[in-house]
Amino acid sequence: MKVNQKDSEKLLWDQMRSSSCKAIPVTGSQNRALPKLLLWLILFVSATYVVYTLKLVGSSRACDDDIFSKPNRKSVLIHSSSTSGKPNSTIPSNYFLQNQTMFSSEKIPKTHQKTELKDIVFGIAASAKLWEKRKNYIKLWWKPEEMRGIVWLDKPVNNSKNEGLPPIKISGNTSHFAYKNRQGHRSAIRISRIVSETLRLGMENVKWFVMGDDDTVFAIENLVRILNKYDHNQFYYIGSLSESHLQNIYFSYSMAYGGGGFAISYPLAKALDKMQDQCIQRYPGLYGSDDRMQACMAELGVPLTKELGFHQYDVYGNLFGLLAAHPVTPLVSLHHLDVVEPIFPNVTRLQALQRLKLPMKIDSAGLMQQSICYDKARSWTVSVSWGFAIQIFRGVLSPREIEMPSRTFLNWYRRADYTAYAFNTRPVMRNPCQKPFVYYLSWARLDSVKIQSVSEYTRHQVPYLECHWKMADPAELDRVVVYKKPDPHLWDRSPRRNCCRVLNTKGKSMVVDVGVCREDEVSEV
Ligand SMILES: *[C@@H]1O[C@H](CO)[C@@H](O)[C@H](O)[C@H]1NC(C)=O
Ligand SMILES: *[C@@H]1O[C@H](CO)[C@@H](O)[C@H](O)[C@H]1NC(C)=O
Ligand SMILES: *[C@@H]1O[C@H](CO)[C@@H](O)[C@H](O)[C@H]1NC(C)=O
Ligand SMILES: *[C@@H]1O[C@H](CO)[C@@H](O)[C@H](O)[C@H]1NC(C)=O
Ligand SMILES: CC(=O)N[C@H]1CO[C@H](CO)[C@@H](O)[C@@H]1O
Repeated sequence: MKVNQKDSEKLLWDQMRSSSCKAIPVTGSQNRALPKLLLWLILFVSATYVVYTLKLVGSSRACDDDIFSKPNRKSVLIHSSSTSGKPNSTIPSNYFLQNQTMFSSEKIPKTHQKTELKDIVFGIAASAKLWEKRKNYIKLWWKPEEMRGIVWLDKPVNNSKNEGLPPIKISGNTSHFAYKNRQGHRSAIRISRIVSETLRLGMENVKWFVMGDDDTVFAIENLVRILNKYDHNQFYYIGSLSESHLQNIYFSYSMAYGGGGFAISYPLAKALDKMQDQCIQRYPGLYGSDDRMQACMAELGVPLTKELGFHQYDVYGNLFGLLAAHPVTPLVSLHHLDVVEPIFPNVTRLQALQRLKLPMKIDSAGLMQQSICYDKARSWTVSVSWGFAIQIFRGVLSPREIEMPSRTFLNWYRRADYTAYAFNTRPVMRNPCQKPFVYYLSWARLDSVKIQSVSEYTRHQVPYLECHWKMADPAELDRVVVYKKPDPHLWDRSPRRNCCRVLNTKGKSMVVDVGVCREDEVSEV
C-alpha cells in the first residue's frame, strides 16, 4: 500500500470499537433474562439427550462399518455402485481407484528450468516527490549489471547522474479510470498497472515479475531461492500478508501486500494484462494498488501463495522482536523502513541496512535465522538471529517461547495490543532479571581456509536494573562470537532451525557454534 492508511484503519477500528460498546447494555440486562435462560438450557439438554439416545440405538452398526471400511475402499466402492440403482454403469468399478493412482503419479513435479536472477524483472513503484530520499533504499540491493527492472514514477525527475539505479519510466495516464475511495489516493491505479506496463515493454526470457515499493529492500539471493520452489510456467501469485490482523480483515487475508513485495509468474502476468484494465474499472471503490491486484487475481481464480519471508512490516517502533525471531523461511524483503526505528541502534536507517549486507554476502540463506541453545553451567538461554543479533536471558526459556516475537514494536494503530497481530507474540519481559542482554552484529568475515563464517556481536550498552537472582550475570559478557559454516542449500531441505551450541564462556566473551542439528540433537538443557 502506497498511501497513508491510518485514517481508514482508524475508521475501521472505531467502527469495531463502537460495535463492541453497543454490546455492553446487552450483557447488563442479563440479570432479568437469567430464569428464562435456565429454562431454555434445561430444554436444550433434554432435547440433546433424546436425540443422542435415538441416534445411538439407530446407528451403532453404521459406526462399526465406518471404522473398518477404510482399508477396504474398493469393496465399498463396488458395493455402493451396485446399490445405487445403476447396476450397468458404464464406469468400471475400479475406475476411480485406478485413476487416483494415475493422478498421484502425475503429481510428482516436473523439473522446471531453474530461475536465476537474470530471469526476474522488477517493477518498482515510486513517486517523484520522495525519489531523492527513497532511491537510497534501492541502491542497497540493486545490481545494475545483473538485474533487470524499471522504476515507475508519476512525474519526471532529475536523474542526470549515473547512480547505478534501474531505468526510470513514467507510468501511463490513468485519469480515465474511476477512483472512488475517499481515504485513498488514485495513484493506486497507476501502481496496480505496473505489472502490465512492465510486461508490455516486451523483455525477453522473463520468468517472473517481482513488484516492490521504493522503500522495499530485497534479499535477492533469497528471493531467487523462493521463486525456485515454483514452476514459472504455471500461474503463481506469491507474497505475504500484513502483520496487522485488522489490516488483513479490512483488505484481505488473500492479498499480497505490495510493500513487502510480490511475485507474478510470466504466464499469469500475460493473463492479467489481457484483463487488468477492465478489471480495475470494476473496483473503483477499493483503496490501494494491491487490493486492486487481488481483486483481479480473484477474477482469474488464482489464490495467493503465501511465503512468510516477504515482510510488509505494518508496525511502528522497533523491529527487533520480529527480526530476532524470524520464521523458519528465508528472509526475502523488508519494508516500511522509514517508519520503523533503524534496525541497529545508534546509526542511521541506511547505515543499519548497510551493515546487513555483509552477512548477506557471506551466507544469505542463513541471514536472520534463529537458533536456540543454553549455557548449561550458567543456566542462560541463548537465542541467535544469525547476522543480526544475539539475546542472552537469565534462566531457561523454552524454544516455543523464544521462537515467538517479543512485542518491541507497536501495531499499525500504535497500540501494544497482542490481539491485533496475525501471529503469536509474547510480551516484552518486565521483570528486571528477565530482560534479555542484546548483542548486535559488529563485524563478520568468511574464513576461507576452514570454510566457516565468523561473526562478532557486541553488547548493546543500555542501563540494566538490579537483579537479585543468585546466578551468573550476563552483564559480564561484552561480546559473542559465532562460528557457522555457510549453507547455501539450507532451503533445498525441509525447513528446520539450525542448532546452536555454547562452546565456551570465558572472561568477557562467549563462543557459539551454529549449524545443522546433529542426530538426536534438540534444543534442551
Ligand atoms: C450392460 O452394458 C453392456 C455394454 O456396456 C450391454 O452389452 C448390456 O446389454 C447391458 N446390460 C443391461 C442389463 O443393460
Ligand atoms: C531539476 O533540475 C533543474 C535545474 O537544475 C531545477 O530547476 C528543477 O527544479 C529540478 N527539478 C526537480 C524535480 O528537482
Ligand atoms: C491525462 O489525460 C487527460 C485526458 O484524458 C488529460 O486531460 C491529462 O492532461 C493527461 N495527463 C497527462 C499527465 O498527460
Ligand atoms: C553513538 O554513536 C556516537 C558516534 O557515532 C558515539 O559517540 C556514541 O557513544 C554512541 N552511543 C552509544 C550508546 O553507543
Ligand atoms: C483406467 C481408466 O479408467 N482410466 C481413465 C482415467 O481418466 C482418463 C481421463 O482423465 C481416461 O481417459 C482414462 O481412460
